[in-house]
Amino acid sequence: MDINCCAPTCQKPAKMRCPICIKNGIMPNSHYCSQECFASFFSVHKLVHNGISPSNGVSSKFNNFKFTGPLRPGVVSPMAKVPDHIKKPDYAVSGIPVSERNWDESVIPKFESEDDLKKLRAVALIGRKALDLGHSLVKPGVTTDAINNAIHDFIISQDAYPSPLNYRGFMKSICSSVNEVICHGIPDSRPLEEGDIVNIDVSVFKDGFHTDLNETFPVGKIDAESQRLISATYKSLEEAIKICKPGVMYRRVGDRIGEVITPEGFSIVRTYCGHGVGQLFHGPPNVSHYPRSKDVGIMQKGHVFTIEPMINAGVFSDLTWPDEWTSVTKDGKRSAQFEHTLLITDDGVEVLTKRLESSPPLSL
Ligand code: EYL
Ligand code: CO
Ligand code: CO
Repeated sequence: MDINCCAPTCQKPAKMRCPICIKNGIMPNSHYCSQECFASFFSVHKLVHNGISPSNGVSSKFNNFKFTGPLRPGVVSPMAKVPDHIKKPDYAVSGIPVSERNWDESVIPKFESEDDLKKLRAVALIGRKALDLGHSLVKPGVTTDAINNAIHDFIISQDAYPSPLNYRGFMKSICSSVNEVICHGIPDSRPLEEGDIVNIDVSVFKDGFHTDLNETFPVGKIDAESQRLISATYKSLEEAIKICKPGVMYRRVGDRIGEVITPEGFSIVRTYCGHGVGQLFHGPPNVSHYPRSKDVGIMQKGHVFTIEPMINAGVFSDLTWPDEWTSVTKDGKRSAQFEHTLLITDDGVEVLTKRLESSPPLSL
């Protein structure tokens, strides 16, 4: 069985393969009939060497990748620019969160001054409005790239910075996680389809403080199991928030989530956790969402952290796509998530990212 030249207008028998593809172990079909044919199509073909497949614009890292479920990646558009006048976190240029790396993991920051609380509430309100904007755009045919761009522009209009942008090299302003994606999905050209579920995760940095929240939305009419998954996930976050107050151990959060989720027959993701948020995008405490965790620490007035349970319809285990970000379920079944930024008060908890009168209603 002869292999033919892969140049688009040539079908002659192949006699060579692109040496760069061979070296990098990519594009197994990059055969050419001749050095001349290879040279004449090299300007297009070389895109694959930068990680882009010329046929569909998707990263060539996905060649030969065995997907766990039906979802496939789309094309990721170029990284957005942020105007000079907007104050940026330390990683915005380098991609490296230096202040996070240098933070003592055993120290949970406390925010108690009225000035700090005012800034925390202000950035949380921007985050909430940005998520509600994203929510309002969710419908069949809309791409996650379009939702990303609308939220990016809104955050910039508030003189704030979209925290995910260039965080550890992440190239978009939100995370968008469809169907079997657990978290850290990259917005792309794939149009949302009727029956999908999509999580939109918004994080914002302004005046020295980050906030972090997310919700999972149905796209049009969804099946009953997906609806039950979303409702149980929402309920697990609401119930976990209810136990938060000074003196409560952080490990109780996962115990409470387990009490809601286990009877439903769903599973709880263990790889990703809630986290402290404030001057840092991610810091202590670590807040596991599963029961009997080894989390240390006790809630105290002034602690600011997220709870963000990721709940799977099937197995709890996760796997990361070759894009090195997109976390999916190992069995390809669906996953839902909700997240709030919380402040421990004198006698309870303030949900900094709480829904507004103007928030589009959730269908639970
Ligand atoms: C960084 C760590 C693998 C988180 C969130 C941690 C990513 C992949 C290991 C968003 C983006 C948490 O808290 C988050 N969303 O609510 N990156 C994140 N990382 C990371
Ligand atoms: Co988040
Ligand atoms: Co978070």
